[in-house]
Amino acid sequence: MQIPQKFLMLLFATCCLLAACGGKPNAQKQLVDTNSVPVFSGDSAFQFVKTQVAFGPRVPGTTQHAACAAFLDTTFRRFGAEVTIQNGEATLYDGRTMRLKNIIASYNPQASKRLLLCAHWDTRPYADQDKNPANHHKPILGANDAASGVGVLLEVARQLHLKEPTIGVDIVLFDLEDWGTPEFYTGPQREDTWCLGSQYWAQQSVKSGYKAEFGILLDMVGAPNAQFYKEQISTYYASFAVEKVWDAAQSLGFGSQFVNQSGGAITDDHLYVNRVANIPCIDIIQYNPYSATGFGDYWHTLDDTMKHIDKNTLYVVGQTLLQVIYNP
Ligand code: AHN
Ligand code: ZN
Repeated sequence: MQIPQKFLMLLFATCCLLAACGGKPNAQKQLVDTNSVPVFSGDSAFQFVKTQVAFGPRVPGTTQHAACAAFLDTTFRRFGAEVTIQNGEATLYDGRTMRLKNIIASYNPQASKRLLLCAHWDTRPYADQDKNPANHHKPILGANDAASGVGVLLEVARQLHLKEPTIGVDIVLFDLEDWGTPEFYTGPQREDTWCLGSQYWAQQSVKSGYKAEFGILLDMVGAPNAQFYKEQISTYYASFAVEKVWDAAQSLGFGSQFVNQSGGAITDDHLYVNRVANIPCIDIIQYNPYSATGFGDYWHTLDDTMKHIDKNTLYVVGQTLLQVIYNP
């Protein structure tokens, strides 16, 4: 009596298990197509932008900046990255010394073929383009400049965790990009006052011998109806990468956003990645050479808020990156 009853219970349990699996223990596996490019979520990227903006301005040296750094660090770790915090210091336009924190998230650290993805995560302490001069010394919220780029890269990290790429990917968030000489400053002028975090990173990369096939910088990639022209410093140092990325966008039907025309030359983090680190690096940046201001009229004003962030633009940029990552 004892043995047959136990046997029946075991048989029943086995049947339940098989029923729960739809009869096939490996049914789940068949849903994963190993050849396809993952689908980027504009909604998820939007949330990552919103979370950063909710900290308030992320000006180096402030508690909001430190809180955001902790969020970025833990989020990358949650998404399975190997995270390195690069602490350094740099001299500001007025001679003051400021601490900086570059945040590096690596995937597939052993792979020799590597792609560098970057954006700056700090925000400008001065709304010096604001039409109200009373706001010129106030910090900006930096939803588009540049929480948008960081938001796209956090969603890319989430996707890299879900599906390991064949190549290595290094996501680098530069600090202290946006503390360049303000409009109101009348003292002695220094050179290279923008992009202090990337300048530091590039110098360290030379020392460590870091190499990547090429890099892609994101800056102001979240506005509604944004268009991205082929930025000229990118074309000068890394035309092959410009063509690769714009072709990828074209193949996805994003030709109206990734415009097949030359744009302006913008001093941005990629300049130092190219010039100092010697890694070909392009900049995907919303800058219209045919408009009066070039950047959006909320640029470096108190108006750089979530109302200028559009899920579809984040999607278009993010899906283009995934197309490049998963078609090496
Ligand atoms: C210049 O305005 C020369 N460069 C823009 C770099 C920048 C500032 N990107 C975002 N904020
Ligand atoms: Zn800026």
